[in-house]
Amino acid sequence: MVRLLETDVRTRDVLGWKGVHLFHFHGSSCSQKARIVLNLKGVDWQAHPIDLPGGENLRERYLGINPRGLVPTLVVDGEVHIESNDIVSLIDRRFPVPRLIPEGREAEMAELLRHEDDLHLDLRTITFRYTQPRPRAPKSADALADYRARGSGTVQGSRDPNKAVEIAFWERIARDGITDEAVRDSAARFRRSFEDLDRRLGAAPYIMGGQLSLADIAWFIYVNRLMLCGYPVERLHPDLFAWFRPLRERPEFAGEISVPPGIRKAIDENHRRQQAAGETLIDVAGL
Ligand SMILES: N[C@@H](CCC(=O)N[C@@H](CS)C(=O)NCC(=O)O)C(=O)O
Repeated sequence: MVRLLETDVRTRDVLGWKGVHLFHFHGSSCSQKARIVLNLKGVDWQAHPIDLPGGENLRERYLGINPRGLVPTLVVDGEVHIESNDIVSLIDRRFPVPRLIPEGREAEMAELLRHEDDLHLDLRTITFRYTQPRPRAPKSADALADYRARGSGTVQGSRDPNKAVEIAFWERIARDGITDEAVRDSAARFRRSFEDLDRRLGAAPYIMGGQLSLADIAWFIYVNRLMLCGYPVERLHPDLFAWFRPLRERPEFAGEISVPPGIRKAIDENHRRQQAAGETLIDVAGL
């Protein structure tokens, strides 16, 4: 569990906040996951939107709350929690109805969520090429310098290596773009995971069996994003698609994954250009 120490948090006012507060961005997959869990449990929470495309997450105030500069961050009665899978697990314990971690299967859940988190940079790789077009260097050198310099740089009192991994990601794509090879590698990792989920969902209605759990919510978000990017889920993984379709209609899910019309238009235009050039996700990854 990643609950920050008071020394990790430089934006001190949040330490005095009461109630449940979520720092998030509408289109962020990890934020969508947290919001769906809050919705399913009917938690009364206060939203603090963070403008990721505008770089708000790399500025002083937010880095003082989350030293990794990532969304979401949850503040509950002055405790600051980062990492979406830890956040949703914490919400499940604090608000146990409906229960989303099946009793006695905590270790199995942790493993499913860890695997999902391991694919996060793969999700970003595919997203940045196959949703709306972005600048070649989505974070300027100045923004990255601020990112490096600001915030405590510590998580639970120790120097945090994650920020360097993030900076290396942004520097690499500024230098090389999102290459075909990177797309192929990331798509192959998703394909293997989706094949495994497809097998599970051929045998049971939900990923961990008979009941909806955090694993469904976490993987739902990834399937949704990959479909937005043009991954042929229905053709390659029919049981995964049959599980996804009714979840997508549920109001607790639907509102959180909505795509604003301007972004939808930009994604559609990008896909049309990629189709004309033979460079869709299906073409490049050989799906
Ligand atoms: N492992 C982290 C990943 C969080 C993450 O990478 N969030 C993305 C949005 S989904 C973000 O904040 N990106 C920063 C950016 O795009 O500048 C978690 O699960 O919370």
